[in-house]
Amino acid sequence: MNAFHSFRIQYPRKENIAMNRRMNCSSQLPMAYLLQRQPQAAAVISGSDEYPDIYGLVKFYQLRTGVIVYAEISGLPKGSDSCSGMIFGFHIHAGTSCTGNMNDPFAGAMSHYDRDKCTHPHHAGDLPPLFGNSGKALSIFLTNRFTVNEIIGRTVIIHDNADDLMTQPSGNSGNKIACGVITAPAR
Ligand SMILES: [Cu+2]
Ligand SMILES: [Zn+2]
Repeated sequence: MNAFHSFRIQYPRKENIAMNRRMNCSSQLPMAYLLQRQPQAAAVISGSDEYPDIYGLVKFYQLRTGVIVYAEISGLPKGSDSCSGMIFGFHIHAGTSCTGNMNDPFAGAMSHYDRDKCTHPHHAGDLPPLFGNSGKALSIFLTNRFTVNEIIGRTVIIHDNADDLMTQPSGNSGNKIACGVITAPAR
């Protein structure tokens, strides 16, 4: 299956039209319609050897106001009880490959994509952390820190620790546990 077409949100036709009409009243983003279209880029996410169950897709939609990022991930580590829900650092990294070495399974992803020489969490590639829900995470957000064109060929990384949005240079988010290279679909 073409990865760009999987994980589509399908609404019943009638509901879809009503939803788009409602959303058009309050916002310029007909979200349900947008998410059914092919994104301008996407990354298929796979876990490291230590986390072989992690799998997912991150899609990038270019809008005039910024980029809508849609991430759907499964197979993440689970917390042990209701007070230990897992949170995972989530970034676009500057490197262009998910290759690794003995110390870092995704060393080729290098560090956070930082177009404007900022500090963390103001790097262009800093994204909201993913909240785990018994191994699954879903996140949809808008960012205008980059355009889709400039991140094609770079990498999406998931970490095993929460991003504290403070510690330099990467929010103390720990090890890289999953990676995907951002590619544009064939047109
Ligand atoms: Cu990272
Ligand atoms: Zn950062």
